[in-house]
Amino acid sequence: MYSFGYVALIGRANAGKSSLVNALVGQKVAIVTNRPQTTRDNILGIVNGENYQVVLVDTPGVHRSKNKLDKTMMKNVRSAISGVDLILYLADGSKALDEEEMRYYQNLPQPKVLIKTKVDKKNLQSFKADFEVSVLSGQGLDQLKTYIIDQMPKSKVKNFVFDQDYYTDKSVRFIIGEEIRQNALNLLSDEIPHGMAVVIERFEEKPELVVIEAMVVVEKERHKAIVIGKGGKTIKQIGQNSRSFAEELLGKKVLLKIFVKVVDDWRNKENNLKQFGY
Ligand SMILES: Nc1nc2c(ncn2[C@@H]2O[C@H](COP(=O)(O)OP(=O)(O)OP(=O)(O)O)[C@@H](O)[C@H]2O)c(=O)[nH]1
Ligand SMILES: [Mg+2]
Repeated sequence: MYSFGYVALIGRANAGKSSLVNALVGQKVAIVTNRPQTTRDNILGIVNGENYQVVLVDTPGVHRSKNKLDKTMMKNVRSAISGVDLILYLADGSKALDEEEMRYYQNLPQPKVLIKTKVDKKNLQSFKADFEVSVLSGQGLDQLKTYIIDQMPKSKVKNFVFDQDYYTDKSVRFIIGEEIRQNALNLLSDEIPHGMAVVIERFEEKPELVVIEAMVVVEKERHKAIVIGKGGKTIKQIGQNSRSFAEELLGKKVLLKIFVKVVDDWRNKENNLKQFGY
């Protein structure tokens, strides 16, 4: 028998959804930062085995919408919830599970399981969950994976949707854009992150190298100065970190140029959202 199905990972921002997707897939599919609302799109992570294929749907953290980008992100969450074969609801084990969150969980459709994440942490809360996991120590990951595969619909014929060589639905172009966003988020102060987007403007594969031009979009002139840094120090660091990742991913030398552009209030403008891929 073959198992194939879709699994959505839902939870508040920073709960550890993208980290768990990467751990289960065994590849870096989605970027991870310590800032809330890192993930904006639904990103598929594909777990392949001889007789199973599980498609994990990573989603943006559940939060209240303040602008059009937030609304798009929450629409992504709702679309992930509908039509999957299993929902994993992730709750940070070091944070209390409050009533509002419990209610949200209870209102999710079945089948679903509650997963306590980051159980390697010292300040663990005592709430009960169906699974306890840590991507840092690896605790609970094998058990969870076995459970997920077991829950997937069964078929006598191999009905996998994706080629088994694939581990995500996203292009290398998208993944490299996200890597740049991650490296920028990690280097920048708290005020900028939510207003930043990365657009790959040029991606040209030559025999010996790949030429990539990326545009970092921010909302304010003063943010632009911060992204660039003193004497271009910050943007240079973002570029270096991202280039080595891209070279490894592509197996080729990469020439990476990053520009910074100010687009006022882009998170509320339909045409900008579209242009930046949201
Ligand atoms: N100690 C510890 N930290 C973890 C673990 N899993 C994730 N983290 C950290 O938690 C933070 C958030 O992780 P993400 O995977 O980006 O969380 P997310 O739910 O995808 O967040 P959003 O995309 O913003 O909704 C990062 O700093 C991770 O390194 C874990 O098992 N143990
Ligand atoms: Mg995420």
